[in-house]
Amino acid sequence: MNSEKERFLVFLKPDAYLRKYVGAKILDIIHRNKDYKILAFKEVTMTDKHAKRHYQEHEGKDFFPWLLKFIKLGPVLAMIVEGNIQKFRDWIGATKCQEADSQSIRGDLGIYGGVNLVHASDSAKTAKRELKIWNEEIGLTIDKNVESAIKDYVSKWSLNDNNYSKKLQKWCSELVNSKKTEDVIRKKIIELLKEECYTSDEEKVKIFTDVIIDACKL
Ligand code: FUP
Repeated sequence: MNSEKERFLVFLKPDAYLRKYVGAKILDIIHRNKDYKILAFKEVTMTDKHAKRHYQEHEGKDFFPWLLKFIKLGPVLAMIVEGNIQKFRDWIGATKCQEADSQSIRGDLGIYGGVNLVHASDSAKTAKRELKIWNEEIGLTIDKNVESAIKDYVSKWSLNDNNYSKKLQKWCSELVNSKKTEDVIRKKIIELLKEECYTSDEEKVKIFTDVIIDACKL
């Protein structure tokens, strides 16, 4: 049933956290969408144990080490959302950004492969499992202060509107299609991320760039 209200886990991944305006923009559009109600909002850095529990089904797959490195790159913004799971999943788009509909969140704003900004439980059964894990690991629970926490986050990170998604997607596609050398593309990505991430932490930007380049090679 499309109108069914379910409670499920959503989190904005470290790429959304680091790409300040892009993350705030996604949070804002989820928050403004009347089809969904955000019942909890918490900024947290996933531990190794938490990440492995959450992504247990992927353990042993070729992309698993990459996934753990990516998900621990920085904090995530965890939410309990109420609404229709399938509708939300359709809205965020396919897992790999380059395969996602260009109107979807991942297709429009994601960079490449699994650097896809947002997680959402994929069924009622998964939602139950994930909400239990996140409650046990970080105490994620319904919170009445959620409105002010979201508004504060969005206003804090909407100071600039640095969104270089299309350029970042283009550089990744050029890397995948061997149109330019990795060194050239690495420099271009670093330049764009420095502005998007709004940080003087050059080491963090470099590691983020490595994660993106590795996603292009998976
Ligand atoms: P999704 O349900 O769309 O979030 O995707 P999955 O649970 O199947 O995968 C979890 C994460 O693993 C994705 F967000 C990105 C990463 N992944 C890959 O990098 N490559 C794959 O082939 C599949 C997943």
